[in-house]
This record gives sequence, C-alpha cells and structure tokens, in this order.
Amino acid sequence: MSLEALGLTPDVVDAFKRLAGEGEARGQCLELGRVMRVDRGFVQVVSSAGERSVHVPKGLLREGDKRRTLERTPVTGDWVAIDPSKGAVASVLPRKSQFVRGAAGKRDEAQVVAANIDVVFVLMGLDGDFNLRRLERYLTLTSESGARAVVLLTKAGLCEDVPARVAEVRGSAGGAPVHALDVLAGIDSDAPRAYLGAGITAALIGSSGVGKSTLANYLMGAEVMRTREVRAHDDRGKHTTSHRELFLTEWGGVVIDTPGMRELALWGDPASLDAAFPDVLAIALACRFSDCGHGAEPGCAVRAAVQAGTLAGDRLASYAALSAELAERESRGPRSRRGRPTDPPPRRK
Ligand SMILES: Nc1nc2c(ncn2[C@@H]2O[C@H](COP(=O)(O)OP(=O)(O)OP(=O)(O)O)[C@@H](O)[C@H]2O)c(=O)[nH]1
Ligand SMILES: [Mg+2]
Ligand SMILES: [Zn+2]
Repeated sequence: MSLEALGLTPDVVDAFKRLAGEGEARGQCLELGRVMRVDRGFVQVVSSAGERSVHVPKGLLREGDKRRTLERTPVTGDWVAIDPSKGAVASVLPRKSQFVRGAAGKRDEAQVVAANIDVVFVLMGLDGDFNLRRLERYLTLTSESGARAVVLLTKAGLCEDVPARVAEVRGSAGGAPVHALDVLAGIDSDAPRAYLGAGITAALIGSSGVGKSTLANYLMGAEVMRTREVRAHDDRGKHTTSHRELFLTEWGGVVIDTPGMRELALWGDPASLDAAFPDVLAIALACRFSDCGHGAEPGCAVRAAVQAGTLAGDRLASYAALSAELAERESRGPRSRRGRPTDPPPRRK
C-alpha cells in the first residue's frame, strides 16, 4: 500500500524532507512511517518497508522544550521519522489535527487520543448509552481537533422510534451529519463509508460498549478487533478494547479504533465551543453585550430564545457548563495550552 493511501500529505512530505536532509548531514538515513499502535516504549509503524515495531527513545520525549512533550510523544496516527539503523523513532512530525482530551485523573495533563485524522465518528448507542449532554462534550472536543465530526447512532435495531431520536440528536449536533445504523441488524451499516476513501483517516470515538470495534470490523470486512461477547450486565465497566489501533482498509484509507473513555475532560480553547454550538452562537449575535455570558445580563437574546421555546433550556445549560469548564482550564495558565495542535512549519519552496 502506498503512503498516499495512508494519508500522506505534502506538508508531511516537506517536513520529512527537511528532517531527512538534516539527518543525512549527520550520516543518518531516515525513513518515513505512520504509527499504527503504541505499546510501552515501542510503536508499531508502517512504512514503504512494511510493518514493524520500533523503539521510542526516552531522549525523544526529554529533548528541548518540556512543554512540547505532548507533540514529541508519538501516538496512533502520527507520522514519524524512523532511524532504521537504531530501529527507533527519530522524531514526530507536526500534526494536521489531533483529538485531545484532559487526561483521566490528572487535572493538568492532556492526552492525544489520535493524530492526523480527517473524520471523527462520534458513536452513541440508541440504548441506555443515549445522552445528549455527553454527545455535546464529545462534539466540543472534536471541534477543537481540526477534524470533521460525524455522529453515528448505533444499535438502531434496539430503538422504537429512530426518527424521533435522530431529530433530537440533530438539535445537539451543531450541524454535524447524523446517521442511525445497526451493524448487527443490517440497518444503514454502510452510511459511514460516504465519509471514507483513499487517504482519509477516520477515528471511532465513544463510550465503552457503544460498538466502535464492531463497526471497525464491519468497515474492514474482517474481525480485526475483539468485541464484547456477553451482554453488558455481567461485564459492566470492563473495556473490551484497550489499545488505540490504526487499520489500513482494503479500499484505501485508514480507520482508528479507540477504547471507550470513562472520563472525558474538556481540553482546548474556549472558542472551540462556538463550532459545537453554532445555534447558540447565532442567537448570541443579538445579545446587547458582545461578551454576554447569557446569565443575568439585560438584553440577552439567548435567554429570550429559551423563554420563547426556540432554544432548548438543556442545550443552553450544557453550553454554559462546558464553557465554564473550558474557562477554568484556560485560567490555569500556559500549561493548559499544551494540547493545542502545533502550527505546521512554513512550506519550503
Ligand atoms: N444490537 C446491536 N448491538 C451492537 C451493535 N454494535 C455493537 N453491538 C454490540 O455491543 C457490544 C459492544 O460492542 P463493541 O464493538 O465491543 O463496543 P466498543 O465500543 O468497541 O467497546 P470498548 O472496546 O469497550 O470501548 C457487543 O456485544 C456488540 O455485539 C449494533 O449496531 N447493534
Ligand atoms: Mg472496542
Ligand atoms: Zn446573551
């Protein structure tokens, strides 16, 4: 498979050429690869030489600016320069996008879930998993990632009134496409394919048990991931997938399966909310104060819209809560901005 089908872009080629030139000057002959999976101290990479495991040297993470550790740590989906003579990663190339969340249990740390993604499929089950507030949280993180969000409502076969649920979700999806499907019952299972293609990387994100690995297997046309075999009641809280893993599809393009997340702390710029809540943003244009917090301010168009019934009160409450959470993280200073995607270096002519 060509690296182009894997999602190689001119920016990655340029960045790699620069590194390779510097390497050559030191007598190194670097190789370009993409990270499929991360294991302790090692990454599984695919390159023009095929697939193999290479070492992640500790020095890679320690060198230079400490605040840049996040960008130096290879994650699934990263493009890396490999030093074949050492069987090691020489450096991580700048990312065009990354899905970042606040690390579980650590207030001030971020975790990059997947890098260089074009599409984030946000999965939510049309069973007990259904929760619009959680969906809004996922979509806020996705809007910060630089990738396009698509909402997939799984287990449609278990739902009595799918059109009503879809309509409800559209109200919270901020303009992202919404599809209901059921891979097991064969309902609209191919809907996600419309967003995939050669060179496109899609990540599957959502709670544990929502059907990410089941969909990954379906899209791959093979059992590449283990899925949960028993019903949830005797298996609660257990995650079936424990690794983020990248797969190359037969039709070209890439799918990244991820483990369900129990905690989903926000991370990023407060402005990322605007992309996830375009409906609120549009109404807020009519607020009297341009920095209206939609609380007790006079002339607030957003509160008026809730009173008039044109905006759901829950949606405004969700917006306010997520906004406060982001502002609180932001106020903790520069450390909290470590998760921002790196600016790509200027293209060399
Ligand atoms: N009825 C129905 N069941 C589904 C569907 N998709 C997945 N399931 C079932 O839901 C359970 C969980 O599916 P997985 O694919 O393992 O879920 P996951 O999102 O990968 O879970 P983690 O790996 O723990 O994050 C399995 O028993 C699947 O058979 C669906 O579309 N319809
Ligand atoms: Mg899974
Ligand atoms: Zn207002």
